[in-house]
Amino acid sequence: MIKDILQQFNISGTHSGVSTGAHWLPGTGPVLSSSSPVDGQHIADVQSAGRAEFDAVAAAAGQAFKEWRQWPAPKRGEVVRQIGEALRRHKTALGKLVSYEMGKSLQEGYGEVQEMIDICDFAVGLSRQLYGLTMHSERPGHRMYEQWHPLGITGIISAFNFPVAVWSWNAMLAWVCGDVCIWKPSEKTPVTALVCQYIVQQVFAANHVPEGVCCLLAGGREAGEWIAQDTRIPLVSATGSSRMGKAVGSAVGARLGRSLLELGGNNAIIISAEADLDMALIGCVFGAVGTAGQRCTSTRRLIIAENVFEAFTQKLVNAYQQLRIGNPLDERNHVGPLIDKDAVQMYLQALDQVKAQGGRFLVEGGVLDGPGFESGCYVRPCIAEVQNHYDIVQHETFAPILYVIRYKTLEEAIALQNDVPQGLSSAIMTLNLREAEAFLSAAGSDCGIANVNIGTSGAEIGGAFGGEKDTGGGRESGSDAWKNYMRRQTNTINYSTSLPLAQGIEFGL
Ligand code: UN1
Repeated sequence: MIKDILQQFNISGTHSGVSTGAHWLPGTGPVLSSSSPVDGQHIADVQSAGRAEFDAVAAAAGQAFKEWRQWPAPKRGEVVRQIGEALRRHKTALGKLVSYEMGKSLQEGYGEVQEMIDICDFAVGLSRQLYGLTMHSERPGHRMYEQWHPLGITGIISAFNFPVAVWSWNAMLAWVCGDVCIWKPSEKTPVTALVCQYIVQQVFAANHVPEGVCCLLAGGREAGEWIAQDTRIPLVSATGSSRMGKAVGSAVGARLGRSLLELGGNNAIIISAEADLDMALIGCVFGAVGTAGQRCTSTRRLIIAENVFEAFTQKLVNAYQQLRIGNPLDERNHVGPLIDKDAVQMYLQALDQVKAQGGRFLVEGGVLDGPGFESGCYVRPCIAEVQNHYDIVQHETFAPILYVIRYKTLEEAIALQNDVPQGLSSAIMTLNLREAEAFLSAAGSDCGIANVNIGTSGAEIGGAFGGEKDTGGGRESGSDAWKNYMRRQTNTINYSTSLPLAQGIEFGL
């Protein structure tokens, strides 16, 4: 089945991972070998870029920008509309491949492609709504307004956990804004990126889009550094760990470039004594075990009112006992594997630290072995009661480890929720309006996303997506995130017969 999908896109043996669109450049960087965490099978080898190919790609992108920026935005939107149509046609194939290469459940693989389709639709509408403002000038016979122009090359560095959707959030907006893109996908999931390149290229060829608007640059850390340091790339959008984001942010900042950072989360749900506990349970369990705890929005902490702590944790334990772990392409399973064995090691180290720092396990973790688990990447989702200040709890571990913490007052719960370095997503489960509004108020959650009666993960594309503190401060996807991809220009036009100076300054000759 996966073989058929690869064949459909001409992917076999060692495939170039460097492309400016129709052209695939022979890469001179290391070969990235992609194998599936589902069954350990090798998928394909991808030849990554050397420095010379990076320069060639950046030059092609720069050239393409000169033309693309002059296409009317609605025409660029029409091309993106067709990408959305192509993604609809390829949803099953791409969704399966995402599930197989990354390890998320098939439902989530399809969901990821749906998220791509949704952002295409959003971007199409946006292509007619890149609105500026008009202002009233203080001078007679003058008009003032601001307009938004394309910015240039957008560098996109994406992570393995959403191997294709996060690229599309950036690329679709960047394209309608008139930018061109260079995408460095995660070295752990290069094959899904090849497929995206093929899908886009078919649409671009049919529309005579210039070569260089959609560039792929497979590579590791070095390729990310080239992008971050290059003054030809005015905007770098990076998704990944806070450690990576700090390195990218400082390299881009050192050259006064613009960066859009979407980094780690340490997301909590407050379970109030006034919550609908049965309803809350679904949000908590999906948030904690969905994508095997490898979303930046995964629920890592539950802050539970003391008087419902026993009742709610009992429900959680029962739910965890029913979880089916196994091949994510089998739709009966809830939880698939972690991305690779390194991730399994990090999960195991985290479990040791939880114990060493005083945590008490309500559901024990562990690595699964035997038939069906040959890849060595399947782990048990687990739950531990901890204190919020433990060092391990303050860190984001990309694995299905859920921490439970007790609270007495809402004030204390909000303080615990905020008391971590990260600030991406948060939620409260309560039927009490006062509690909900306090959580959403200026003195409430300090995160970029704050929800009531839904979980922390699974945000819709229509809202701005991102968070504060160590999450990096960037906002991608919906709302006015498009402004990141454009440069703003203020224009003042004098249509009078004199040239009065602002602030009433007299300057006679
Ligand atoms: C990510 O994990 O980097 O809100 C993105 C969500 C998804 C996107 C997650 N829509 O969980």
